[in-house]
Parts: sequence; structure tokens; C-alpha cells
Amino acid sequence: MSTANCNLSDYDPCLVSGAKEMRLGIVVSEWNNSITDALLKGARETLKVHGVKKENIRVKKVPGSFELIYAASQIVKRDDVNAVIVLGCVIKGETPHFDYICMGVTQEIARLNAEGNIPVIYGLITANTMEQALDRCGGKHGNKGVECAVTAMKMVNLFEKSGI
Ligand code: DLZ
Repeated sequence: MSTANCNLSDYDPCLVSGAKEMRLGIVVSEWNNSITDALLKGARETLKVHGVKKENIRVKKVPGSFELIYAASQIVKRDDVNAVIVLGCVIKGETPHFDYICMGVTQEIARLNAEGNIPVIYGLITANTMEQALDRCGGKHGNKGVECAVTAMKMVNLFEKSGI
């Protein structure tokens, strides 16, 4: 699994349609905010390009990536958006804390995604270094926020269009 050979911002715009009436929730972590602000910008700009109205993008900031779980689950329960995107950045330190945060967030977002009524899009950067994170929030590997926005719009359309 590697983003080294792909660019997170590359996608085929023809595969994204019908987003004008979509309502999206975005939960963003304040930890490593130089990274997460760039992810949010990438996501917002991409949604805008596809016609999502500014007032239909609801952003909630949380202190750290671990809090993404609670905020996303509350938004899912309220059922007033078509999808939720979670954006965070965890950078490996000297202790195993990194592993616990990454594991906890990943498992709970996966659970919410499978059990809730709307898609929850996983935008957690898990990096060994700040440089790796910068490469993925608008640097040489593109912007994960863009990738998440595209994924959200595609996932909302998945059942809207097929009717199943
Ligand atoms: C405590 C902590 C640490 C050490 N590192 C990060 C990080 O790299 N990225 C991140 O989003 N959050 C970090 N946190 C904060 C935790 O996610 C969480 O906010 C606290 O443990 C309080 O629940």
C-alpha cells in the first residue's frame, strides 16, 4: 500500500456528478493543524468545483484525531447530511501512542462506516514524519482532502443512482 506512485489529487471529474444538492459534514482535528487546515482547504475546494453549496458543507473542529470518532458518530446520528468526511493527521513519536490513536480511530471509523446510514470517509494521515504528512496535504503526493471529497461524492451517488 503506497501513495508514492499515485497522486491523491488526481481523479476523473467525469466520474463525479450530481453533487449540487449534496450536504456534507466535515470533522477536522486541530492537532497538526498546518496539515489538517490544508486537508480541509483541499476538500472544500473540490466540493465547490462540483457545485456543492457553501452552506451545505458543515465543518466541526475537534481537538485531536481521537475526537474524530465522537464527532463523526454524532453527525451520523443526526442524519442531516449525506456523508461525513473525517480529516486528521497523526505523526509517529517516541512512544506507542501513535499506534493506539491510529488503531482506535481507524477501527471506530470503519465501524461507523459499516453500521451507519451514511458513508464516513476516512481522511486520517498516519505518517512517520512531518515531511511525509506535508507530501500528502498538497505536496508531491497531492492532497488527501481532495481524495476524500471525491470519495464522499462518489459514495453518496452509489445508492442514489443505482436505486439499490
Ligand atoms: C496526544 C496526541 C498526540 C501525542 N499526537 C497526536 C497526533 O499526532 N495527531 C492527533 O490528531 N492527535 C494527537 N494527540 C491527541 C489525541 O488525538 C487526543 O486528542 C488526546 O489523546 C485526547 O483524547
